[in-house]
Amino acid sequence: MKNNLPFIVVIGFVFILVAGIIGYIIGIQLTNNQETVMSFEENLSMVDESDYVSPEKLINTNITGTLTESEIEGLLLMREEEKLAHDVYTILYEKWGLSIFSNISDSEQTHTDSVKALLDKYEVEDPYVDSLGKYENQELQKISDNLIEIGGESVEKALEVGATVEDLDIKDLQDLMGNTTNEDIISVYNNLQKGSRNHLRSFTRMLDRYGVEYAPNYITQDEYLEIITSPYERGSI
Ligand SMILES: [Fe+2]
Ligand SMILES: [Mn+2]
Repeated sequence: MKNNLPFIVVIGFVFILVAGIIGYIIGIQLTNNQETVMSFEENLSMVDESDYVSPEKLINTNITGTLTESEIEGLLLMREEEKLAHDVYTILYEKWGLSIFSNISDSEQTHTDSVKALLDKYEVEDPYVDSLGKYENQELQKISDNLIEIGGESVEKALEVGATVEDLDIKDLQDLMGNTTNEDIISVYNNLQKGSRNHLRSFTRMLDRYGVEYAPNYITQDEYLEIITSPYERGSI
């Protein structure tokens, strides 16, 4: 028994040493993971602030005149479509607590506000309904109700809803820009669309982390691939 004592001491010492090393390695890995998550989240919020749209910079006070019926219809649609993005993301943030939704919904608020600035300038009555998830446009009402329901099913579905909203927004802005020569409108729409491309990049990155591949519903697959494989766009255009 006496002879075994040094052996037991050595084994005990080796055991403590190995446990210490393993603990140290696990500790480093946890810290690294936390850093990865943090920088990813920081990255998303950075991206988002550059997508804030300030109408003061985009609307030219020297441009005057009246709008065509289709330009007015377009503004009414976009005022509520950007509100839809804001409201849906706000509701999905409350449901899932993912910061991507609160970050992007802040940016959508500046988008709907910038369309409001155009309505004001051209003296068009604002269709805004002051209630979360409610709209005057009944088509948008249906889309919003449907997306909120789908987004409530799972985090993955919620992120897909995010991508779908951006997908729709990019397509509608593309159509509306083909229907106007008004520089104020084009300048605001270009910046809203740039914001949507960045948001689509962010939702796609998040979906990637959940192993989900998004298939576009409104823009073409080629247009989608071109957007998500190109870098984030900074500043106003
Ligand atoms: Fe957006
Ligand atoms: Mn937007």
